Formats: sequence, C-alpha cells, structure tokens
Amino acid sequence: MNRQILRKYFIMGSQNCDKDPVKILETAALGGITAFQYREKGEGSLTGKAKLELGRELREICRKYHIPFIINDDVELAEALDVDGIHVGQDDQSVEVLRKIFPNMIIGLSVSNDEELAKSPIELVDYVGAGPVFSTATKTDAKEAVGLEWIQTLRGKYPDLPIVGIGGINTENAASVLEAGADGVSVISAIAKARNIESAVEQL
Ligand code: 3NM
Repeated sequence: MNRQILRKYFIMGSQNCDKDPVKILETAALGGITAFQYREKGEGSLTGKAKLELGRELREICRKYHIPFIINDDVELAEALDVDGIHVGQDDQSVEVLRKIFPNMIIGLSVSNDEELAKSPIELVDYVGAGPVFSTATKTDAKEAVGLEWIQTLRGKYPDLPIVGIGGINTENAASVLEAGADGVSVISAIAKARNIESAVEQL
C-alpha cells in the first residue's frame, strides 16, 4: 500500500453530517483528501438499503476523484461497492478471516494499547489506526486518549508500518501527530463539521 494515502484520511457517515454527506465528501475531495472511509455507525446511522444507497453515491465520488474508498467493518458492502479497503476495530470481523476473503485489499486495524497490539496480526494488515490520540466527542464509546506517546511507541516498535492517528485531531494539532511519527491523520469532525471544508483539508 502507498502510505501517502493515509496523509489526509477523511472518515464519515451520515450520522456525522449536518448537511448533505454527498456534498461534504465532494468538497473534501476537491480540498485534497487522500483517502475516505465510509463509517455508518452509531446513533442515527443508516442500515440496510439506505446504507447501501448512500455508499454507492459516496463510492462514485471517490472514483471520480481517484480517492481510495475504504469501508468500515462490513464485508457485504465491501463486495457490493467494490471497495479498495476495509477498516476494522479489535471487536469487529477478524483480520485473519478478512485477509482470506480479500487477499489483495487494503486492510486497516485500530490498535489503542499494548494489550491490543499483542493480540493483533500486524503482519496481515496494511496500516494501523492509532488512537484516540486526543479526546473526542464523536465516538461515544471511544477509549481514554492515548496521546502522542502511543504514536511514538508504535513507530519505535515498527519503523516501517504505515500508521494513521485518529481521535480529536484538528487543524491545530495535526502537525504534532505527524511529528510523533504518523504517516497521516484521520479525522471526522475536523472536516465534516468545518465551516470551510476545503480550507480545513488544506490546513490539516
Ligand atoms: N475511532 P473525530 S476515535 C472513529 O480511537 C473513531 O479508534 C477512534 O472523530 C479510535 O475526528 C474516532 O471527530 C472518532 O475526533 C474520531
């Protein structure tokens, strides 16, 4: 995997949007995001046919702008939307199973601490999401913030592993995440809720 795609990694589902998700993604694409994750999860999120339909529209935008489209923990949609990658957390579909089903797909895994790292098949994933780096209100069940130290620890242990920081990252603190050793920053609210989306993406 080209680790540059992690540089400005936008994550979004309809539950994160105060306006049309299709418009938000298209503006973010024009602003210069390098990857997109469709994460329809949590209170107010779509399911079934509605989730698929919105996914189709967002998938099209990513094709148009040549942005990798990654689905959050949904094997069925991974197939239906012909995605570029799938991202899972520690309690989601197992990486071993995913790698068998999708030998060539980008697979990302969230890793928040040493205990999770010890049970993670790092050799099977293309990148890890490390966080929450800072405290976040977006994910109600997010763990305690792990700080920039967790990025530094992971980078120390795995000099060549593609790492993206997540959780509470914004235009003010993004540089510190990169300085700590991450290849990029993944954000929800810093883009989805920005007053000027294009300029927020540029500043990240
Ligand atoms: N995963 P925002 S934190 C989806 O720590 C997600 O694994 C996290 O939203 C993790 O950029 C998070 O608005 C929410 O803080 C990120």
